[in-house]
Amino acid sequence: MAVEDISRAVLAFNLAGVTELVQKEIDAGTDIDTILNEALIGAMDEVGKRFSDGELYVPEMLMAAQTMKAGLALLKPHLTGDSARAKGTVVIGTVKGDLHDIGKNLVAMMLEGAGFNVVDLGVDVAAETFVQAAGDNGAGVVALSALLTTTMPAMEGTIKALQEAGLTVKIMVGGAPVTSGFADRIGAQGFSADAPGAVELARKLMAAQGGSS
Ligand code: B1M
Repeated sequence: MAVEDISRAVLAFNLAGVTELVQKEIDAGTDIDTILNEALIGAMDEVGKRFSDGELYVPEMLMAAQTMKAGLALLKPHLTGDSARAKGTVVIGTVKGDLHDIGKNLVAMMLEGAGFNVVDLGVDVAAETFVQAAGDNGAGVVALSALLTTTMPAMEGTIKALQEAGLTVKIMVGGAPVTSGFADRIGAQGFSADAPGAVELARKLMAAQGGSS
């Protein structure tokens, strides 16, 4: 089946193959969520398992990530969300010490598709940078991503810095090791386990900020 071929191509770090196969599935009208969740994200889950089992090393994880990103780029125009638009600015980034950006990019893409103005600060973002960007851009929501248990504390530090700066932004957090309990403990206003959920959450938080339309 073609979706499995895409996963296999990601696991073989076959960037040209992924590009060709994803485009073929888009052209054939295959459900975009199926391509995203079953083929691309599914493949990255398998990469993670193989890394944990010592079958893959960091360079291979990186190659798989680059291959996945090529597929994701083709899906981007189709990840447009629905038409109920809640406008406002979301500042997003992966917290200090953390270089994982695929999930964060996906969340940013879907927020853009849903009509938000998105300021993406990238990876390894210091708390002060979030504070500066939130203030400069008049953000209604700040969205923090972390993929490592060791960088989750940087989320708490960032939230403290935003509060100490007196900014009234709503803060949402996410990433594989993050839970709603953790979000509550560190004073975030919301947690989402995935990108579509992040869009819904951003809408709610923005509305609470008075930024919806
Ligand atoms: Co890293 N890595 N990695 N890695 N890596 C993980 C996270 C790991 C679970 C692998 C494993 O051991 N099984 C493990 C973390 C263990 C832990 O902390 N408990 C790990 C490790 C250990 C490391 C290094 C320490 C390895 C080393 O050097 N020894 C190192 C750390 C570097 C650093 O950040 N300082 C490292 C490095 C890397 C690469 C650079 C090689 C590469 C990242 C490349 C890149 O992102 N540009 C990489 C990769 C690819 C992975 C795995 C395999 C895949 C991550 C991914 O992209 N998933 C990952 C294993 C895994 O997660 N299965 C692993 C696909 C992506 C779509 O999902 O990011 O979860 P995800 O995003 C989801 C949700 O979480 C959510 O929505 C997204 C879409 O549904 N979400 C949000 C994410 N952010 C959100 C924000 C929100 C809301 C939802 O609101 C704000």
